[in-house]
Order: sequence, then structure tokens, then C-alpha cells
Amino acid sequence: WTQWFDRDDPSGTGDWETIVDLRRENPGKICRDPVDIEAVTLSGLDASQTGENIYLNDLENGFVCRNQDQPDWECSDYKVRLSCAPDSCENGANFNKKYYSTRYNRDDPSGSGDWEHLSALISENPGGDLCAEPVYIEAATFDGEIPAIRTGESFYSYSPTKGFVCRNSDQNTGTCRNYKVRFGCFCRIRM
Ligand SMILES: [Ca+2]
Ligand SMILES: [Ca+2]
Ligand SMILES: [Ca+2]
Repeated sequence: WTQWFDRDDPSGTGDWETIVDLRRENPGKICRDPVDIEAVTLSGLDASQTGENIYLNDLENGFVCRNQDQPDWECSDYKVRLSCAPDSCENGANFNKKYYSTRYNRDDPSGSGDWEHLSALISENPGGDLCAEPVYIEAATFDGEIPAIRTGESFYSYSPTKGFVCRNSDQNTGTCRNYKVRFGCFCRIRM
């Protein structure tokens, strides 16, 4: 979670704790993709418990309580905080921190096998969260999340810098399972 922010008070049209304003006024303190928002009164009462009609309370806009929506024409004064995904690179200036990419599944075992190689993943996902020189790779079955090393299959490539390839011709069974992969990258390389 971020610190609590209280940028406005209910005077004027209401209490406006909008994400766009919070970002502008607190550069670098709010991650790019928050996953949760919490709004409480300054005394700590959750917004849902105050009985007030809340105009906005979501990850896209932030929190807004408008005085005009209240029977007594006055909102409480709220503060908000945001939760950021773990391993996000946006939480500070530590460029040596590592993050995990999202999981990718670009291929299935039909054809010659399951090809989750890094060069294809990068070229097929421009603007994604992959980096050119990953330091970790993690592969697991697409259904069931079984780690690749525990499936007993032989892999043609299982390398952070090359990616993951399972060839059907290398298996006793004649076919690979379907795998998904994710990579560990240094924040400094992404940014
Ligand atoms: Ca406030
Ligand atoms: Ca295939
Ligand atoms: Ca796959």
C-alpha cells in the first residue's frame, strides 16, 4: 500500500481525491497500475460505513464525494491509499529490484512442440513487460500450474535468455504438455 493521501477537504463541491490529481501532486509515489483503492474518513471509518453517497471510488478515477449528493450537503473528509502489485518497478528508484513478467502462452504442442521462446514473445508483445536480458525463467503447465521440472519431460530450451521450448520429438510420449512461461527482469532494464 502507498501512504495515505488527503489532498482535498469537503469545502467547495466536495472531497476530491482523484488519482490524476494525486499523481500530479505526488510524482513517483503511485505505481502505474494500482490493484486496489481504500478510502476512509480522517478518523478511520471506511467509506462504505459512513452512509454517505459516494460519487466515485474506483481504480480509474480515484475517490470523489460530492456535497450535492448528501442529504445534509456535506461530505466527511476522506483520505485514500492505493495498493500496488508486488514486484512493480514503479515503487521507487531501486533499479536493481527485479520483477516478474506476466505469464505468456503463445503456442501449444501442436506442430513440432510448444514454442515459448523469448525472441518470438518479445516481437509478438511490443510494449509488454518483457526485457531483452531476463535473469530468471519460470515455466509451468498451462492447466494445473505444474512446474516444468516436475513433469518429467525433456526440454530443448529452458533458459532465461532464450526462453522455453518443448519439442514433441524429444518426448517418450511423442507429445509435450502445453506450458506457459514468465521471466524475471531487472527494473533498470525495463525502464
Ligand atoms: Ca480529503
Ligand atoms: Ca506448436
Ligand atoms: Ca504454450
